[in-house]
Amino acid sequence: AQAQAKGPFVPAQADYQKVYDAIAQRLADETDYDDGSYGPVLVRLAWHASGTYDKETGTGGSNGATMRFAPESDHGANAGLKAARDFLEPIKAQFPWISYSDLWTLGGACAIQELSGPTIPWRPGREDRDVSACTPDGRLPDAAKDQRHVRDIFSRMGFDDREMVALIGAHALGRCHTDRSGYDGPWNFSPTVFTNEFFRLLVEEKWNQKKWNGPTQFTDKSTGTLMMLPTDMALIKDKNFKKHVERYAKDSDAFFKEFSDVFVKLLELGVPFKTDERFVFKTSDSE
Ligand code: CCH
Repeated sequence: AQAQAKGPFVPAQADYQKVYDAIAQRLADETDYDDGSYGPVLVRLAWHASGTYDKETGTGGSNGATMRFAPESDHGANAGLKAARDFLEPIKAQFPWISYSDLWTLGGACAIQELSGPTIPWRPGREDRDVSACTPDGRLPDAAKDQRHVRDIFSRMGFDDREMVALIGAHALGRCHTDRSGYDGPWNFSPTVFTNEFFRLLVEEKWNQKKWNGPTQFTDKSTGTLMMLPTDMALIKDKNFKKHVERYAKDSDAFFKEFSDVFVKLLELGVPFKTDERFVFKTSDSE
C-alpha cells in the first residue's frame, strides 16, 4: 500500500501540552540551581524577550527570539539569561518543530504555573527571525531609575499604571545576582513560589538603603536579608502606583487574575498571530 500523502506537521494543543510537560519535568529534575528552580529565570527570559516591544514602530516583542544573537544577547539587561536559554535547548532538540520564540514564551507560562501561580493561557504562532531584527539596547527598564522611567518604558509597550504594577509583582520570584545585574538577594522568603509577597513586604516592611559598595538597593529592617530595587521602591513613592500595590498586598486573588491577564498580553505584544485560540495547559500536579 502506498503511504498516505502528509501535509506539513500542524501541532495541536496536545502537542504543545507535551512541550509544557517536558519543561515542567525538567524544572522538577534540575533543582541544583539557585534557590532550587530554573522557574524564575525562565520567567525573566520570557519577559525580556517580550519587553523590547515598541508600540509606535511595532518592532521588538517575543516574535523572533532575537536574543539568540549578539548584540541583543550581550545587552546588559540580558546578563545571565543564557542559563534560561540553555535550560530550554534539550526541549528544543526534543520538539524541533517549535520556534524558539514560542518555546521561550511557553517556558515563562509553564514556570508561572508550575511555581503555583495563576493559569497563563498561551497562544502559538511566533516565528523566529534573524539577527537583523535585534532591537537596540535600552528598551528594557533600568533598576537604578525612578517612577518616570518605569512609566516611560512600560507605556512604550502599551501598558497602563495598573498593568505595570501587576507585572512587576513577578519579583515575588527569584533573586538578583551580583555577577549579572550587580544587585544582590531575593525579594522575599519563598522565591520559588508565586505569591503576592512582593507587594505585602513593600507595604508592611520598613526598607532602608543597604550599606555596601554595590549599586543602590534597599534592605528590610526586620532581617536584613531581603531586597528591593530603586524601581521597586518607586511603586510606593508614586501615589498612582501605590494604590495598586496596596490592593494587591491585601487581595491575592485580584493580583493573580490581573497578573495573568497582563502577562498574557506581554507575551503576545507585536506577534502576528493567525489564530485567536489560547491553550490552557494542565500543570504537573493536576495530572
Ligand atoms: Fe525583573 N529584575 N525587573 N521583572 N525579574 C530582576 C530579576 C527578575 C527589573 C529589574 C530586575 C520585571 C520588571 C523589572 C523578573 C521578572 C520581571 C533583576 C535581577 C533586575 C535588576 C537580575 C539578576 O541579577 O539576575 C526592573 C527594573 C523592572 C521594571 O521596572 C517584570 C515585568 C518581570 C516579569 C513579568 C524575575 C522573575 C527575576 C528573577 C530572575 C532570577 O534569575 O531569579
